[in-house]
Amino acid sequence: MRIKLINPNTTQSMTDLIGDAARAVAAPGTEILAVTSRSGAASIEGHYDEAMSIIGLVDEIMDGPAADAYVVACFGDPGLLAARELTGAPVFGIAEAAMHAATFVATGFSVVTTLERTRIIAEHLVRNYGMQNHCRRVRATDVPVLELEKPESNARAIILAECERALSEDRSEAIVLGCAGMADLAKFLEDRLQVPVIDGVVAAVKFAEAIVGMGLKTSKRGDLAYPLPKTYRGKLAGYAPDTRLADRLTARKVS
Ligand code: 5HY
Repeated sequence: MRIKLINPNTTQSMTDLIGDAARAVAAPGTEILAVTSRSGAASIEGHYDEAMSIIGLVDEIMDGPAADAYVVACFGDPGLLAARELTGAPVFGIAEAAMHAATFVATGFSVVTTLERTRIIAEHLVRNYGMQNHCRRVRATDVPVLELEKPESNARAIILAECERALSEDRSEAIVLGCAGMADLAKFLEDRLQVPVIDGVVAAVKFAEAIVGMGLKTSKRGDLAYPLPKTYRGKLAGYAPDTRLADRLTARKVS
């Protein structure tokens, strides 16, 4: 099977890190296609960045090589439901996948994310996904997304310290990493914390293999049916769903 990992920000080095983490756990026969959005923000750290990232995500679902499953590799799960409307192939958000994975191995978990201002986005997702009974707290480290990969940012030590505080103060038994850019930190943190540390990229890839393996497809009944044909104006006129959109999207096959 082919899993298309879409990094909705436009930073190639982050896509490389995400792709490496996915390939490290992919089953034999799983092809990982990691792509960087062609439009949008260098990093997604707020509601506006998220909104502006969705066109790039839509482009990667509708154009280019088709896949058996798609992963939205940004912890805000931006445009996840819109992406599910555009394809029958299952689409996974790394936040949703990580939270579900955490509930299989711990009664309570804490999310450790980047900026204080994005903490609210993760809290909204906890509620949207019905994770209030499991997520004890969402914590911010105030490490900007693009600083994560810079050794001089001391990101590792800062994130480790916040995880330790989560375990001692939140009564949590597992940690969910709140950014795709933290994918390479999971093993380092798990060795030091001695609790499950869940990276959403890995969780989404393994759930994709499982769901595709079960032969399941996104339901096209109700809210995730293909978009209804209508007129779009202005900058987005070219994204207007026409009467043939559903046929075109249904016809997209993995080749
Ligand atoms: C992410 N931003 O996973 C989110 C993390 C965040 O560009 N990739 C980003 O801070 O919300």
